[in-house]
Amino acid sequence: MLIVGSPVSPYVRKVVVALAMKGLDYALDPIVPFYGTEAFTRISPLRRIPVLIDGDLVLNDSTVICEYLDEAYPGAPLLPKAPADRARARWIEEYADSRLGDVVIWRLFFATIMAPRVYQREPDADAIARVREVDLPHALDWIEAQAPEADRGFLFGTMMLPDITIAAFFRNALLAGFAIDADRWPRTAAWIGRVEAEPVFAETIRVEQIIFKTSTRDRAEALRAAGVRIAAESYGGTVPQARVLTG
Ligand SMILES: N[C@@H](CCC(=O)N[C@@H](CS)C(=O)NCC(=O)O)C(=O)O
Repeated sequence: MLIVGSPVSPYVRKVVVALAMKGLDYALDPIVPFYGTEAFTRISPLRRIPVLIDGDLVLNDSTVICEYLDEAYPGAPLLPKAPADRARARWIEEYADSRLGDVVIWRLFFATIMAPRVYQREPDADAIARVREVDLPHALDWIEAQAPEADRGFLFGTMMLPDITIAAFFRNALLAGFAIDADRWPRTAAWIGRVEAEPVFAETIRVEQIIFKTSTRDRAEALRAAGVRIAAESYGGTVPQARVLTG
C-alpha cells in the first residue's frame, strides 16, 4: 500500500492514523501537493492529497479512503455501528473536513505558512485576525458542545474517525500559532489532548516535527533515518504548480 501526501496535511494525518489503527503496513510519499508532478495529476485529478494506492485501486479523498479501509480491513473500527451514532460521526468528520478545512487550512495554515513559502504570497493580517478572533472561536463553540465530557474518553467510546479528524485540524491550527484556550473550551482541549496522546496519533506528531524541521531536499532521508518507510519513487517535483481548485 502507498500513501501519497505529507502527513502535515490533516487529511493525510487522518488516513495514516486509520492505517495504524488497522495494523496496515504502507510506504509514504510525503509530497506537498503544490509540487506534484504530471504523474500526480494522473492519480489525483484535483491535485489534492492524500491518495491511497492499494494494488490496482487508486483512491482520492480522505473520507472515502478511511471508509474503504474500514470496510476492507479488520482491526479497530473507524466508525461506530449504530446508525444514529454512525451518522453523527460522519457529520462531525464532514464538519471538520469542510468548515475547519476552510478556516484552519486555507485561511490560516495555507495563508500563513504555505502561501508565503510556495507562492511568495504574504498573508493578509486582517484576514488572519478574523480567523483567530471570530471564525475559530465560533467553530470551537460548536465543537465544545459536541466534545465528550471530561471523564469520557472519546465521542463513541474508543477513538474513531471524528475524534482523529477534529484533532488533526487543530494540529495545523497549532502549527500556525493558534492554541485552544483550555479555560474557554475545556472539554475540547482535554479531548484533543487525549487523542494526541494515543500512540497511533502521537506517532504522526513525531513525523510532523521531522517534516517541519527539515528542508524538502533532506526530508525523505531524515524520515527514513527516523524509521518511516518512505516510497522509493515520488510523485513530487521541485517546481510549484498552479492549483486546480481555489477554495
Ligand atoms: N476532501 C479532500 C481534501 C484534501 C485536501 O484539500 N488536501 C489539501 C492538503 S491539506 C490539498 O491537497 N490541497 C492542494 C490544493 O487544493 O491545491 C480529502 O478529504 O482528502
